[in-house]
Amino acid sequence: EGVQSQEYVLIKMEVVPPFPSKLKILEGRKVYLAATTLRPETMYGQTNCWVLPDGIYGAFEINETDIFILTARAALNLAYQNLSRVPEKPTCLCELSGNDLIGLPLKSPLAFNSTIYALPMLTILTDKGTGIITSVPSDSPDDFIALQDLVTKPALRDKYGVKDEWVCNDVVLIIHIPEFGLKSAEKVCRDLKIKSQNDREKLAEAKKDDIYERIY
Ligand code: A2H
Repeated sequence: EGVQSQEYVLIKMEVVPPFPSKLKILEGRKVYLAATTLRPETMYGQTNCWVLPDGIYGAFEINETDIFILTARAALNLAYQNLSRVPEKPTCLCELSGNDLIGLPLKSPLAFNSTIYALPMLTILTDKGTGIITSVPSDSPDDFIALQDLVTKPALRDKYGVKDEWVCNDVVLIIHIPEFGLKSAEKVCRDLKIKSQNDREKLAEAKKDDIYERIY
């Protein structure tokens, strides 16, 4: 089997100052959570950002002004694509866990919502993309069901210190798909009886559903 490559679009979600204490040493810099997506056309519908609570991230210098928060693995990949202050060598200003990022207010390009928040998703893989995901619950079953988990489970919000006002349950309607409507992800979750983000097999099945075969 040959080596495969996956092209992603990187979304720069700017952290809105003032920064919390864990990020204080970054104050005065432009700091972004850098998300990877296969569906840049859905960015209007962003309602939040996802981080892995136990994930290890770093704040890396991309150039003289910009800092990206992402996994070290992603920083190394970017360093070989001209996205590091020191070519081919990531420079990390501080290590951060996903828990340190939960609740950060963000400005994300094209999003109808002017401020969105970083929230916990437990199924993020740290060896894929940047380990940061932008959430579009109208069009992504993973995002829809992870957001439902937070909306419907106060104990889950408590566990990760998520404030109610960070959880935006107003799905932004952006794309109408014949037979699926404006909330295709919700319909797919309902049709496949997906109940939580832990229904991993069914969520994998959702990606193989006709609808997504047509999109990708
Ligand atoms: B997609 P592929 Cl609207 N772990 O973006 C788990 N999932 C990750 C990830 C990680 N570390 N990094 C990125 N992803 C998600 C938008 C979207 C996405 C929509 C619909 C479907 C969809 C909004 N979230 O993905 O396996 C990101 O979510 C369906 C697979 O590397 C990214 O695109 O091809 C996609 O998975 C990358 O998955």
